Amino acid sequence: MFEVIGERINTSRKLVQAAVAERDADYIIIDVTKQQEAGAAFIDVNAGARIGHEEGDMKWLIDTIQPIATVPLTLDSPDPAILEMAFQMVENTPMINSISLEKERFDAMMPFLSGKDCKVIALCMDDAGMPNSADDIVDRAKRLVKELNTIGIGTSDIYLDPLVQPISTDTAKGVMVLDAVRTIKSEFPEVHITGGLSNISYGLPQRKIINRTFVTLMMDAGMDSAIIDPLDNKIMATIKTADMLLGNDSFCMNYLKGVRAGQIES
Ligand code: THG
Repeated sequence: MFEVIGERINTSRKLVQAAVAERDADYIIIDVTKQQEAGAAFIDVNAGARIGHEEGDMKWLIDTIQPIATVPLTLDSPDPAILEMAFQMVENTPMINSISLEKERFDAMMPFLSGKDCKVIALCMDDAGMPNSADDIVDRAKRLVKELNTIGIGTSDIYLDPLVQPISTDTAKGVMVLDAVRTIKSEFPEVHITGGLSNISYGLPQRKIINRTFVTLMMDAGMDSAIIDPLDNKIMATIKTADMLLGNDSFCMNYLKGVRAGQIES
């Protein structure tokens, strides 16, 4: 079944940033509860937006969320030291977001992840920057799986993020990622494919229809997770419907549950 990583606890969102700055625990607890009720399989926690406050904000967020969390946390930071601190605070096996092949980040993350029991989001990014072709993405994916396997992270605990890029700057960017995901999944059937989707629509109007259509195509290619807003009923309805159509919803139970809950309508 498709796994939604709830993206809302991110200080780049204005209301979350204000709640974090004011240490408004109720706001955070209500938001996380809603994401869980909407079907989030993980709650992403990103405290990166208030410069100079990431460590304190991350600690406070974990202290606030952990007592009411019914699903694992996705610890989201580019800073290995923040991830290490957060990892030590959580009681349940978290997901780490993220590692990449950028040398500085990679060298700091590998000893930290070595032998750990956790899931890992691995970005198909290296020091050459964003991937420029499907082969680029596949090549980076292979290197990431190999390196992570070597330090004891099993393939089914790896969530590859192929890094979606704007279709407005190059109309081949959609097919590039779709082709890469198909190749990666044929090579590593057990690996997960995740990521943010909204980059695909950057620079175009009516972005959400683009994001929803793209997630459908990505799911056919093999994407089985995404970092999205679980309170967006339209994308959730699209995902549940596509998951059913792809044969991942036995007896159509989830689809029917979504309809009864008022989350899915024609
Ligand atoms: N891959 C991985 N991790 C990620 C991303 C990714 N983590 C962060 C990000 N991308 C996904 N998370 C969010 C969280 C919130 C928003 C978007 C992505 C969001 N953005 C509003 C907007 O763009 O309009 C901000 C508006 C506001 O201020 O509320 O809500 O790709 N591995």
